[in-house]
Amino acid sequence: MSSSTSFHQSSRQQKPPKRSWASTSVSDFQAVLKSSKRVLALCGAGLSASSGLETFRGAGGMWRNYKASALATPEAFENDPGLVWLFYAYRRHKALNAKPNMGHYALAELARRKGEEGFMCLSQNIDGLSQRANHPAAQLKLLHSSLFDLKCFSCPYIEKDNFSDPLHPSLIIDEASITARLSAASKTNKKSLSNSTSKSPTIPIDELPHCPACKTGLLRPGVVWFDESLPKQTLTEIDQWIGSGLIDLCLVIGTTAQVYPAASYVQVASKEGARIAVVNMDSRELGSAGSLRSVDFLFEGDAARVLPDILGGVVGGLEEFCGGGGDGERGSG
Ligand code: BJW
Ligand code: ZN
Repeated sequence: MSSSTSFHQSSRQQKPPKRSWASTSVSDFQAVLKSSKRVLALCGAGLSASSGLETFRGAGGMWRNYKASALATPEAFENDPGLVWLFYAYRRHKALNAKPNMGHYALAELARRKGEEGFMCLSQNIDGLSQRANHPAAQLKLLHSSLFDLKCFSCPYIEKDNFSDPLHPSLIIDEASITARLSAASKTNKKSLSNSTSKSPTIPIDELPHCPACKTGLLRPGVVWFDESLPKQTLTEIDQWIGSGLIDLCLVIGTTAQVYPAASYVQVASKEGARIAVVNMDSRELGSAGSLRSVDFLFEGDAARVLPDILGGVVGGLEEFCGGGGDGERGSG
């Protein structure tokens, strides 16, 4: 894999800090949160970073030589389904062995305190951690679906909530053997993920999981890849919530807010007059939340630490929510 396919750290390092007019006052934010009747949140991979899951554009380790955005497409799957499956099998394994953090718990509690009309969380995350923090399901819309949904690449078959790990004998997550397979495949292929069919697939097609309905199609991760439409029912439910009243406050948490249509909800809220509150480790690339005004808020830091702090005034102490409940048997990592 050539260096041109590596991740974006270098461009990030070169970016100068951006001046923001936004407030950093926790007490002012808490007053706004308390008085807000309707709050919308857009969450991204940074929310789960403290749980040990790599962000989409920050993946490292054995995936450091692959652009995640080049693997998250139907063309990449057509070209080398084994490579794409390894990427997702690895992430399923990591997610199943991760635990929700205080950020997930704080948002789940905010949802309970504000109620269905008062709070809606749009998550781009596919890792299942908000669900495992007992976030009320009606107030959590999964824009990009879930790592644990499976679909057939050829027929309409869909399976929800498949938590098997490994999903299939060919997808056992053993870092050494994956690294060896990735390196062998990249040497023989001179890969162009989106163009021609791979000459030497990372895993032979007949060894990959096949659809139990049509028998011939390959199963694929049920997530939403680039150029695919988001789940229609989810979009309708979001539109209904947005249409049912003005939004007072929009939280933008751990996301570069550059993937659409997810990022557009920040613009919708802002146009309606909502204040924007960003929680992010890095305030230089905030996509659709990039033009913060003096009425907005910016909290730079780890979402797992910042969210309990800034939501504390409304959700109270969180000890009871992260101590015993909700993590089930999948949170052992
Ligand atoms: C921390 C932290 C800590 C780190 N604490 N913070 C309009 C304009 C321009 C383009 C388009 C447009 N409309 C559509 C498009 C095209 C495209 C698009 O948006 N492209 C952009 C790249 C420009 N959109 C689509 O293709 C969408 N489909 C579509 O529109 O279809 C139309 C259609 C209609 C009808 C028929 C057919 C088609 C689909 C988009 C699906 C995106 N899916 C992915 C992959 C999912 C599976 C997977 O995860 O592998 O979703 S892409 C990827 O990006 C993933 C993420 O959910 C998403 C967002 O990433 P996120 O969460 O922001 O992560 P990062 O890594 O970018 O950022 C992490 C952040 O956390 C950083 O800011 C860090 O600083 C921060 N951070 N540690 C707090 N501890
Ligand atoms: Zn099928």
